[in-house]
Formats: sequence, C-alpha cells, structure tokens
Amino acid sequence: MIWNQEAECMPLKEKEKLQLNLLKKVVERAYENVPYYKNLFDNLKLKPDDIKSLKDIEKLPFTTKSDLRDAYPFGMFAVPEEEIIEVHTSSGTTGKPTVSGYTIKDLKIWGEVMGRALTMAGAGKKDKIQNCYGYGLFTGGLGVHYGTQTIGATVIPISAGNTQRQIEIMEDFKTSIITCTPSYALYLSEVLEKNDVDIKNLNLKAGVFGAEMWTEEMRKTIEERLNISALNIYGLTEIIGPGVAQECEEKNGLHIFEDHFYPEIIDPNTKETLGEGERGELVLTTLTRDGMPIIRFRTKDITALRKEKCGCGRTIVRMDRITGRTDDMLKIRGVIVFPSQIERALLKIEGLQPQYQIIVTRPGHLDELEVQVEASSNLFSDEVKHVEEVKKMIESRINNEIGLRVNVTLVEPESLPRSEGKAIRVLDKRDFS
Ligand code: DLL
Repeated sequence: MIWNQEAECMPLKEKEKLQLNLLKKVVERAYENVPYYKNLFDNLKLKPDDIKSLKDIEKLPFTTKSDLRDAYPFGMFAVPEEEIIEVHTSSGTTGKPTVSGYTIKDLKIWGEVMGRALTMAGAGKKDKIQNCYGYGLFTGGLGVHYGTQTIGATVIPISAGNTQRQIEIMEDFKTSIITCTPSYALYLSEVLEKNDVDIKNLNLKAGVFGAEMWTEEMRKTIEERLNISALNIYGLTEIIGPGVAQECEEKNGLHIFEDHFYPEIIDPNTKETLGEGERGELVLTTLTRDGMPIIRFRTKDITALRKEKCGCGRTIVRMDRITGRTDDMLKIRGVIVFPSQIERALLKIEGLQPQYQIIVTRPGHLDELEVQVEASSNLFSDEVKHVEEVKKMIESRINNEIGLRVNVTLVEPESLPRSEGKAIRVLDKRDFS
C-alpha cells in the first residue's frame, strides 16, 4: 500500500520541478523571517534570487547543531511565537538542546509523512499500533501518534518503559504493530520469552524501529524472535522528528519524503557534494516547514543515496541505513550523549584526573554504559573515604549531567591506555557494521 501515490511515485522531472519551486520559497522565507539566515546570506552576498536550479543549493551555507543551540530557545523560528503550537527538543538531556517549533501546518506535514511511513509498514485503519516511543519533548512518541491519526489506525499511546505492562497490553488489545527503538524491541522479545508468552498467540505483524543505529543482523533477530516484519524509520528533531525516511517492504533502503525534505550527501571534510551511491554525510533542507525552516542541516549521519526506482513502485530517493556518525555523538538507549558531557562531569570533581574511558556495550538487548576512571589517592578526601562512596558519587555526577544511569569502575592510576594523538575515549562495543 502507498499512502500518497502522487507524492511518492512522482516522475523525476515533475519531482525536481516541485523541489526547485519549494526550495526557492523556503530560502526566501528563511531570508525574510529568520535574522540568523538574513545575516548569514548578507555576509556571503547571497540573495534568495540566486537559487535558479536545484544545483544552486550548493551555494547556500550549512546549518549545524551548534548554530541551532546558539539560537536557543526560539531564535530560529520564522513565524511569530503565537503561531507555534508545539515544541520539541532533541533527546540529549543537558547542555542546551536543539528546539524544533511547529505551526499547525507543520504538524499536518508531520502527520502526513508519518502516515506514509506507517503505511509502508503495512499499517491501515484496522491496525492497533502500540507506540512505545517516549511521549514528551522527544519527537518519537508524538510523531508516530500523528501518523496513526492521519491513517486512522488505533494508537495505543503507552509510551516507553514498563515492559510487563507493554506485554499485557499487547496481549489484551491484540496489538498488530509496535513502534520503538530496535534495542527495546530486542529487549521486549527477551522478556516475552522469559514470560513464556507464545509469540504465535500475539497479533503482531510489523514493527517500525528507529531513533538509533542498528544492523541487518539485528533485523533478522528481531524478526525471528517477534515473528514480525521489522522496518527502519529515520528522522531527527531539527528537521521534523521521525518520518524523514522509512523503509518499505522491499527492505532495500529508506525512502526519503523528498517533497518535504531535500537530501544531499557531502564529503564531511571537503564539504563537496557527492554523487549517487557515494557514502558521506547526509545534509537535509526542509522544503515545506513554516515554523522553523532549516537550510542544509549537517546531520553528521553517514549514508548514501540511491535513485533507481524501487520494487515497491515509489520513485522517491532511498538512503542506505545509517552506518555511523562523523562526530563522537553516541545514542545510548535512544538518548543522545556526547563524551564531552561525561568529561565535564568528571572535571567538576575535585581531585580527579580526567583520565577516563567510556565503554558502551549491549550485553543483553539494552545498552550499558560504563565509565572507567583512574582513581588517585587525592580523590579520597576526609568526607569520602571508601571506594564504594567515591564510585557512587562519580556515578551520580555523571547521571546528573547526562540523565542516564552509568556504571563507574575505578581503576589504578596510569592504567588506562595513553595515546600520542587523539585520546580514545570511547569504546563502542555494540556492533553496527
Ligand atoms: O531520534 C527521531 C526519531 C524518533 C527517529 C523515532 C526515528 C524514530 P533525535 O533524538 O533528534 O530524533 O535524534 C536524531 O538519531 O541524527 C541519527 O543519528 C539517529 N537516528 C534516528 N533514526 C535513526 C535510524 C530522533 N533509523 C539522531 N538509524 C539522528 C540510525 C538513527 N540512526
């Protein structure tokens, strides 16, 4: 099933014409209404009129996460604040998050693209969609919610967590589709097994999983364990939330909803635009958003674009699953964490040498975060004398900084590897290859 045949199966020429038209308009909107863009364009002696072809997008400056942070909270809005009817923020918990503001029209667009995404996963009016993405400032919960309303499916807005209850509801309500992070889907399958729930008695047929990196192997495991079709969904707060791209049943890349989001791939070092099939950093421009138009956002996610027509009949471009990031951002249990946040927490502790290593693993199906810290004797002040106390204190400081539970291991001074060049602060032992 295709939700919006016209938009999703547009002939190439027609699509490019539409995109150029929308690009011109969004550039003009950004220039006229967002002082940040006006200054930037003026400094570069650029005018919206300079956009005469799609290729001209390459003349435009990039927008980065830190540009958005600098504009915190509402500096990137292109409409008066009273036109904004909803706000969300990126999933990191400290520092200034990036804010996304939506007008009524923007929420309609979000509902539309999420409706298309859920339809790709086989959802329709008869489906009961158990939405285990977190509701709140995170975009996962409400993004899926709006999509279910677009297509008229029944949403079970259970939000994240409380796995026993998830299972009970899944059985009682005969849930047919679940939406959550892939790692939570695996965890859920494990708990189902422990609870001796016979998967065949459940009504599950598909899952829409995203918000973090995962692999083909993980897909296979989830599909086998839950007896469903597991599909990949991609998105980010800055652009709209979930619903930028979604896999169809062909499972051969994620279709980008190109009538709303314009994708490019660049070489993250030279910033040159790369061709079809070449792997690089995904850059996205919002073509239709009113509340917060974003031009050439550097996602830092690594992928490649594929233009050939898909077996499903859609003509919109596909992106490969994300295989990495150009920065050191980690997503742990769906939450954005930068190693620098952990370092900041450690530096605030008197007597602590910031020699540390962050180790991320996925022992069962959920991410675990361990921080190894070198313990020197001056860490043990008069108030804290015991290893256990020091460990607890560091754990709680890091927890305050990143909002996630962490295991601290105190190790001997000078026992962590030293590097001549860039220190290797993160050992991500999860397998995303
Ligand atoms: O994670 C939006 C979302 C919610 C997507 C629910 C899918 C499902 P943020 O918290 O702003 O937004 O994080 C965005 O998460 O730049 C990627 O690095 C990563 N990411 C999101 N989806 C995928 C995916 C939401 N399918 C950041 N595969 C992005 C790999 C993903 N990484």
